[in-house]
Amino acid sequence: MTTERTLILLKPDAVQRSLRGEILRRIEAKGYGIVALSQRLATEDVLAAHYAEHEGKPFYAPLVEYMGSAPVVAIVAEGERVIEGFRSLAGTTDPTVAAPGTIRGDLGRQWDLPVIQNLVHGSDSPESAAREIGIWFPELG
Ligand code: DAT
Ligand code: MG
Repeated sequence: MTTERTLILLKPDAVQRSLRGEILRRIEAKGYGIVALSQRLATEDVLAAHYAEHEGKPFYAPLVEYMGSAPVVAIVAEGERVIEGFRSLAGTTDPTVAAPGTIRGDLGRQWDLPVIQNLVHGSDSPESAAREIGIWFPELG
């Protein structure tokens, strides 16, 4: 077995709606460990690096603007297959149609910004996780 790590973000909508505890509860209840956790206002540089793969897409500018508009909570979680496991907990990208039982499905819906306000980010592969952990927590590298 190989324990892996993933980068999770609680987005501004999760922080503003006071859902940090509810989301962390789900991560911990699933059995994952919390390696690092910090609330901060993300800089433009960090967000540009984090979302580099989406540059050029129509939602890129509003996404980066939204993510920098209010604090986020950055988390490194750890466990067997935590990358897939957290994506499963999070549910599909569009919170309006994410499955009940998931973070996005139970707690999310459309507010002002369609899809962009979907509560959480989770790395989608071991390569993304390593890259994203390096961006948000360079001291863990
Ligand atoms: P995910 O966060 O499920 O990995 P993604 O990596 O494809 O989704 O997109 C990154 C974020 O960009 C996503 O959490 C919300 C936003 N987004 C994705 N697709 C979008 C769309 N069609 N319209 C608006 N925002 C979108
Ligand atoms: Mg993604």
